[in-house]
Formats: sequence, structure tokens, C-alpha cells
Amino acid sequence: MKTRLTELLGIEYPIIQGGMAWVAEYHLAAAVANAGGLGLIGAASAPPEIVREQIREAKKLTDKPFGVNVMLMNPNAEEVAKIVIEEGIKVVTTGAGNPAKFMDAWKAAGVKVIPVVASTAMAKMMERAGADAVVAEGMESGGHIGEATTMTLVPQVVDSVSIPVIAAGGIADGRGFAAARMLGAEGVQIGTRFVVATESIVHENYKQRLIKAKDIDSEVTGRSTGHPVRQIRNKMTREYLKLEKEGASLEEMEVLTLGSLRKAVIDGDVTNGTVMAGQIAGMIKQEESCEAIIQDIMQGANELLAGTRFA
Ligand code: TUI
Repeated sequence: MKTRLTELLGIEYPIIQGGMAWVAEYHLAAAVANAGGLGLIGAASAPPEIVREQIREAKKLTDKPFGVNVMLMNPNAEEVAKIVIEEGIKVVTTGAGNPAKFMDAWKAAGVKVIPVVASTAMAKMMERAGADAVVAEGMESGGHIGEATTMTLVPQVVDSVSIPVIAAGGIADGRGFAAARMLGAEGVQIGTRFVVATESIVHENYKQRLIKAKDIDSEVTGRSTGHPVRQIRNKMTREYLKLEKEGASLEEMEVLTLGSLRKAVIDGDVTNGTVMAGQIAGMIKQEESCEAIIQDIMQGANELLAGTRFA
């Protein structure tokens, strides 16, 4: 399937992988790239030199294009931005903030910049700043989210910019892909389904928790602090939400969240850790390879889109 996104990035299928903290490391990024999508290394809050190492390891596993996601709340974002250029990375996605201050350096180095946005205002600002495409991410997504849903955000972003729009949030199969195309998106970003990929290094407990998840098993913590995060309900979220309701201090709440994603992803503590996942976790039934995931999405989408102008 050819869209402006496959042309822009030189990839076979218009599917990009989410830049998930701790999850999007080099094995996953290379596997998605080898399966014809855009793999991404999630720099998250990793020390910059670790990001460089991750990029070099991914290069050993694939000769297809892959990118780096720069999480802008990371105090080291500037250093990561520089490493991306030094290592010859050609695609960057950004999240959780405004990447405008890095845009000129990236553009000058020939890096395609794809900010993740949660509003039309941010999408327009990013287009003016020189973005090559935007990811319009709805609140069905896992992790740090905005307010709008994918169904409402994607068509409004499509109408407000002329660069390609990638839909994210609540998309996991051919139906979601086809729906995103109908809303005007030229590609999709998939996170949660790739968490459970065979090539994902995520702890088995985390994968099993997502496979077991039902439609309404996620909830959003941190609304009161301005950092809403969607994750699977557990002991941790119950305690956190109780503290929020009681008006606890940021410090008290940080005790719960400090290192909590690592606890779940790496140590497999899905009771006290943060199990970030999107609302489509309920649709994930099994662990399978990135190749199988992408083929399933594309086959389903092609059947649904056959005979439309999106085929
Ligand atoms: O960034 C994400 N998802 C993330 S980042 C993350 S790391 C984290 N962990 C714990 C607490 C907070 C963060 C986990 N998941 N998605 C992309 C995304 N970006 N969603 C929403 C936004 C966004 C929000 C505000 C983009 C721009 C923005 O602009 C604010 C501004 O500067 O005006």
C-alpha cells in the first residue's frame, strides 16, 4: 500500500511503531523495520549514550530505515537530539512536548521530523515549524495522553494541515487501520499490540497482563498533576488515584511512580508497577511476531478497503 507516508519514509507499509519508554528498544525497532514498517527506538529518559548504543545495535539487525522517538519531557532531550544527527538517523518522532527548538538542526541534517500531537493547534504549529508529518494521537492510547479521542482528533487534524497525518490511539488491527484511512490518515502508529510481539523484550508478566486485559481495564492517573497517563488498573493505580483524590503532594505521589514503569516492563511486577497500555489491550489475544502483526493488519485493511479510493 502506497501513501504519502510510505513515500516520505521509504517503507513498505504505512505503519509506524510507538516510541514506548523501556519497550521500544533495538530488538523491537529492528523487527518492525524488517517487517516493512517504521521501527522506532524510544529514547524516553534513557541516558544519551545508551540511546547511541541502541541505535548502533539496531543497525546490526536491519538495513531498513528506523527512527528514534525523543521524549521532550526528558531533561537530556537536547543531547539525544544531537546524537540522533551524529548517528545518521533519518526519522524522528517526538512526544510529550513541543520540539520546535530542535527543528532547524534536524531539518539541516536531513532528518524527517514527525511530532506527536494531541490537538489541531499543536499540529498547525508543527507544520509551520517545518514538520514533515504529524501523528494525531487520541486519548485511547497508552502512556501520556491528551484529551481528544482518535475519532474526533484525526479528521480535525487532517483538515487543519496539509502534511501527512498518522492516526494513533485505539488502533490494533485491519479494522482500525481502515477506519483511520477513512478519517483521512495516511498511516497509523501502533503501540500496545507491539508490546506483546515475540521480539519485544517486555517481561512475560506484562505481556500476559495485556493478553488477559478486557475493554475497560485501563484507567488514567495524573489528571490532577497535568500528566495524564493511561495504564492498566492495579494496586499502583488504586493507590495513586486515592492520593490524587486526597490532594496529596507531588512528592508523595512520586514515591509511587519513580521507576514504576521499569518495575513492570523489566522486573515483571504488574501489581506495583506501571503497566502502560492503550484501550485496545482488550483486543490482544496472543504473542506473535512483528511480521505476523503487520501482515494481519495489512491483510485485514486491504480486504476492507478493496474497492474504495484508499485501496
Ligand atoms: O508522549 C507520549 N506518550 C508517552 S510519553 C511517556 S513518558 C512519561 N511517563 C510518565 C509520565 C509522563 C510521561 C509515556 N507515554 N505520547 C505522545 C503525546 N504527546 N501525547 C500527548 C503529547 C503532547 C502533549 C503536549 C504533545 C505536545 C504537547 O505540547 C505541550 C506543549 O508544550 O504545549
